[in-house]
Amino acid sequence: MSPINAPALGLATLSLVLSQATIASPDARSPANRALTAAEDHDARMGWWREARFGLFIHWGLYAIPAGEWGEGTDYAEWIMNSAHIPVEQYEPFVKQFNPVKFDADDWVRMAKDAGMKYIVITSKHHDGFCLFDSALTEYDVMSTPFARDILKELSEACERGGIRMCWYHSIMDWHHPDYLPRRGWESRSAEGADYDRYVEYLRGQVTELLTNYGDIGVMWFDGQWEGTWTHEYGQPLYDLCRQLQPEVIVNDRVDKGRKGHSGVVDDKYAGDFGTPEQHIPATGLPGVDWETCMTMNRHWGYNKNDDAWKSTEDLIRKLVDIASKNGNFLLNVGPKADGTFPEPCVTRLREIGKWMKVNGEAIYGTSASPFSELPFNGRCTVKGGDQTTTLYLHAFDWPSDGALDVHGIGNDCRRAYLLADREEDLPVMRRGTGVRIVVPPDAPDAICSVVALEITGRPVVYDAPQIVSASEVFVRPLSVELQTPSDELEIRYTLDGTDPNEGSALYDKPITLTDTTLIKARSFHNGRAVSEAAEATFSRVTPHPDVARPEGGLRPGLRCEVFEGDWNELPQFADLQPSTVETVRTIELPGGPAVEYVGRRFRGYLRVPRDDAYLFALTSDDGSRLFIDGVEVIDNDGLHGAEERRGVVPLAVGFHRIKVEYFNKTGGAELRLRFAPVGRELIDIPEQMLMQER
Ligand code: FHN
Repeated sequence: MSPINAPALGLATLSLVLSQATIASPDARSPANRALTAAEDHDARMGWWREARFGLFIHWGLYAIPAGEWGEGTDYAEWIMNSAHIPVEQYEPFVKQFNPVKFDADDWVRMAKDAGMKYIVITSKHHDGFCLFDSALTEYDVMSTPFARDILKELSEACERGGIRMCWYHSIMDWHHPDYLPRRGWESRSAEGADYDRYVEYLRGQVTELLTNYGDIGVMWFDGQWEGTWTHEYGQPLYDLCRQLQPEVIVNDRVDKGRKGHSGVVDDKYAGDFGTPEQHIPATGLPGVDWETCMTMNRHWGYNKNDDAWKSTEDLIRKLVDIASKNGNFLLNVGPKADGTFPEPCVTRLREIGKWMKVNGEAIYGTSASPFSELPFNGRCTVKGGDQTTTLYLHAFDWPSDGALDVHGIGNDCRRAYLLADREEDLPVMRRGTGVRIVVPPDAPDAICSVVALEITGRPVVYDAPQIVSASEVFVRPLSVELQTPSDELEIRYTLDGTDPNEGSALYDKPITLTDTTLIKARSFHNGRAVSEAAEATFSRVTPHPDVARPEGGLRPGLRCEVFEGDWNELPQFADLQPSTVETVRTIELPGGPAVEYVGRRFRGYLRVPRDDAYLFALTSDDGSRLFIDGVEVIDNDGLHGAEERRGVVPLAVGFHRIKVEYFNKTGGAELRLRFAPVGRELIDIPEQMLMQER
């Protein structure tokens, strides 16, 4: 098929809007005659991992024996020792019960491989301190169990046979080792004589065993780094040790202290080769860094016999596609049972994912992020290729009913298009507006995700529609709106009357000030020709919420803060609980000192607002939180997560407004911060003098 010609733009122009799709060569090595730079070394080590894109996480250990149950509790898993307050001496007897007679390493590797997974990360030691491998440094390991076989040795050999990379999860935090600090708040075990440096030597010794006795290891996946005792002064040397033992090994960001909660961004002042967002997919990936989302198939990492909240195969496949379209890896977890088998729902899902990967794996392996900021269909795009030619993999979650799959703003010549499910059959491709239209068959090749490959000349040249940027979509006072495009060689033309911009529309040259509700439409132009679709956004002028009547008794400085104790995975109904203490606070934040676990706080009072305006609030918390103004929820930042920020806007009249902040922390790090500002102004912590409570 002859290439479908790009719009009549000179070749020189095609280079002007290069996409963000950086297609990292899987083998970026420098000429043999010089040392690799740090970036080249990183690229070289990450090559197989970027190619792999999909791995199996395995959380297995003594906790599979209680399988989530202890006393009245049924919602535990790998944290059961800590969450159920099981003292070491009551937990250790599980060692004599651990006998996974049905464990078959080749079977596990086959299931992972058949699912299309390229690496396995297994818990060599989780927080409970029990080792699934034969360690010379402790008796608290699998060799002390009735099973008495080195599970990691068997698994690493099976991986070698199966062509899957073997990788180790290893917890820095250790609730068993007498030298690990801090002790759990609930336990009576004395910390007398505990020597943390001696524990670090033990930790380093076991890492040495893991990187010496089991062949080539792909990844060291550290965890449990968040407690104050672990510092950068320990983290960097541990990273260095891994690299000395196996120079090609990859180490995640949890070896050190640079991780930002579950959003997992690697801060380059700290050690770590990739970021590790957990249980969620960052909205735009983590641009500029390698990253991997790890996720459970149900709600627990370790086996819980009562947890039937399984994600569907459709959901898991679409998550894999979404992650790959953002340049990430997907580490999908299984918590095996105490007998050594995978729960049946996991087996089924792995098999079904594998069926999809068999047809469409090339649209995942070794691909890079989509060059499009958005797509005109419900789906994703992944990219593979280089200077001469690129394949855009268009993943359609919903199949077009009109037989047409459109791609907007593509500046390249298109060579051919075809279904991965039927590669021999070329699909008709035609230029249409600023992009191309691919004529597809009426029936979707796959009910979950059908992939159309579009081969183009050179690297992707994508003309994104302009970004319409403002501090808020609602406003009380005049609002400034900016129009942005990735290349200053493109012009932006816009309208304020809802019509589509054309070559005669207003040329954007400075921020637009709105004084009334307006629909803005904007389009990219080059040499007088429209090269993108039109972006649009509506900005609404709103009436501020009136101030509320003050209580008869009047107001006084500060907020009422109730403190609750409990073990939650999400915000409880505080109104149904009795607070353990009630105090007056002057700001909405946590008290100083070490993070307090298993705690909830409810702040209530009045916010004095200086003038009519739309106010932007930013609420950061670890774990969950919510903000209410005048009884209306403005921000929902609930859930178990690291320090994450959510924002919301509310129009308020001058005067007093009721404010309520709810917060909880389960375990690990803790954070709470509320900032605010009139939209368009710099966010600040709410000044004390603006917070009042009933006398
Ligand atoms: O506390 C662990 C948890 O048990 C699990 O291992 C996850 C998996 O990444 N990591 C920690 C929580 O972030």
